[in-house]
Amino acid sequence: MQATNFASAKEQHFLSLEEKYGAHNYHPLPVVLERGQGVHVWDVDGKQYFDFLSGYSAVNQGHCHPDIIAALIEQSQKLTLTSRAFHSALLGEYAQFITEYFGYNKVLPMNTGVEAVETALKLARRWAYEVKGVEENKAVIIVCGNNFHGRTTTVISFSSDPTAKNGFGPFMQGFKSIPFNDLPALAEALKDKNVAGFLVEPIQGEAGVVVPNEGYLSTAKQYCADANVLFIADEIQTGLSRTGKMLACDHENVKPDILILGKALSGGALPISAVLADDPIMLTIKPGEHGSTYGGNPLACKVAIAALTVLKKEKMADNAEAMGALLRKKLMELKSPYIKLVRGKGLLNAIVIDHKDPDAAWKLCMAMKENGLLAKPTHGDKIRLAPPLVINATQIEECVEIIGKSLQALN
Ligand code: IF1
Repeated sequence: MQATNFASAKEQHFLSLEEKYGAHNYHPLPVVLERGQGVHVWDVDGKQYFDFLSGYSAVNQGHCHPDIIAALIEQSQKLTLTSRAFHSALLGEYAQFITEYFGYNKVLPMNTGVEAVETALKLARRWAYEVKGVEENKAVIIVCGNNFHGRTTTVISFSSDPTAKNGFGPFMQGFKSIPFNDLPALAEALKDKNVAGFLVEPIQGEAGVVVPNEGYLSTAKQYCADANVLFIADEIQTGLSRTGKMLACDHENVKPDILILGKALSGGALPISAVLADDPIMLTIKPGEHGSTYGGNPLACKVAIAALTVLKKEKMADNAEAMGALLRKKLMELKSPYIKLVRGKGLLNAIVIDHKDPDAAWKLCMAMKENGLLAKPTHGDKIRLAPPLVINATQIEECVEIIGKSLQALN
């Protein structure tokens, strides 16, 4: 795959520093960014790009949203961290705000997405032992093939992606993997009385924006209720207006028993995640049994309130719905022989590339970069197209023109 032969001398300087002193745990596109605002980012040479990755859906509100940055600056000059050894003036206010915002009794604040996933797994297991009556250390959590829930050793224990999993064993037990979007498989797995929960992404992001059949989520939730199993929605990537509703589960009026949020909960300003649940689940964890140094820090509380407020104030879910429909329509109208499929919901979309060259998706992303749009392939032949939710129709049309022009590179 093309490396850095497109890089300017200035970019080369930064790339070589990263190469020499940074771990090689990513293979980024050869672009070095230094500024972001709204739907745009600029590289170190001042070239402007449309950002069609949005920090993997962490920047739904647009880069450096003024309201979020104002909250960050204001709180950063007052109090940033108390630890949970003491109370802070903001945690209670934030807990009330976010639980009323999503309709749950309680929130357990964490930092990264995977920490929130781990927290949800611990809550489901603890609930199974204390409430459902599953025998200690026998709890099973059902997961889906091709899932992505993070990179800790427990979470990769139930990954089906060898790149994420191989060479990191031994792995955590207590997980049963079934195919995504397969209700008979879920019904069969739920016959096991030791099942504590079903952990699912409402749309599988990393798998290439795989949208399940209409009714899958609501039927799965019903199956779980009938089996006294917790429906656990990982909305870290699909949540917070990305798919055209506040939560992807809202498309089917499904209320998860445990809701997991991250990424855009801070609008990209700092790592903030959260687990929401009602008392019978949340109160199974007692004081001192779970925590984190930064979880619920005052800076995060202030920023998260601003990030959530902006989503509603600017009706970003409605815009995501409208702009996503326009994006998919315009992409289909390109009638490119290289676009096998366009799929997605709201502004979480992907195109599947059909080309004899296995590096075609990468080459298309390199051509789009040259033409002023940043996106990255996922799993070889798919390219996620997920701009900030503040994008407008004129910008969508301009971006589709860039994509159309860049497809010529595959001729
Ligand atoms: C990487 C993509 C991957 C997530 C869902 C939990 C997490 C993520 C649904 C963990 C994180 C990020 C991680 C990043 C690339 C990106 C990603 F799907 F968004 F594209 F990897 F699959 N649940 N997704 O999407 O959250 O701990 O990272 O805050 O690891 O390469 P985190």
